[in-house]
Amino acid sequence: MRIDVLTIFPGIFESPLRESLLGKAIERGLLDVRVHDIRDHATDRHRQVDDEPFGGGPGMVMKPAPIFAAVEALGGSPRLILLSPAGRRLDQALARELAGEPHLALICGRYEGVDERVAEGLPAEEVSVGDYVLSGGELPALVLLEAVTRLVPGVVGREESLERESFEAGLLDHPHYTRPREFRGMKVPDVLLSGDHARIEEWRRRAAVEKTRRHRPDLTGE
Ligand code: 9WO
Repeated sequence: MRIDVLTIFPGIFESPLRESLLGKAIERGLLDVRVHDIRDHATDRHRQVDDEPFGGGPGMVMKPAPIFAAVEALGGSPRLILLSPAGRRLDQALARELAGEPHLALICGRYEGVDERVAEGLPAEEVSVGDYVLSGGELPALVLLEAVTRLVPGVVGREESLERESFEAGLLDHPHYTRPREFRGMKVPDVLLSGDHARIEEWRRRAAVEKTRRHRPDLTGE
């Protein structure tokens, strides 16, 4: 899978793409992630990527031309995504859908906003990672990258992907415990020490349902 990232802050992506699961998947050739500086596609001598808003008001707006030029320089026909709080909310279903695409391009805005013609004219579909405003689309792009790429076959080991199936089924994960058996007076449930795998599975299923009802009733349709 290929993912191009368009940003004026390519440095933000360096360590997250180098470390951990993402870094390994790139190293192993499962993912081809390329980060591009939108500023390289500015044509004026100050390499300006922002300008004053028509209609007035505070702050600056990202110009459409450098973003269009950066997209057009990519080649291929990527699914274009603009990270924006106005977009469709990223959830596990959308992550799964995007993981099935051969080529994505993620556009990260900065300043007060991005010229509307980027969404309208490229066109780029807007995707949100939650109802809050940030200073740019870079961290949302990394969230999307991680949610999507761990669903690409081979990126996550079989063990871990199976473990997360409860979320795919619309449930939260069951509680987890490790050593010691007792920590500051809090005990690990006996069933987990029993070695009875059928009972353990049943306990985990119930605990996941119970935890979901308590913390996220919206996920159970209640
Ligand atoms: C900000 C905004 C606010 C209300 C309605 C629509 C909006 N679009 C944007 C926008 O595209 N902003 C750009 C990127 C420029 C300012 C900083 N940016 C940004 C993206 N802030 N927050 C996000 C974001 C993206 C995805 N999910 C959550 C927040």
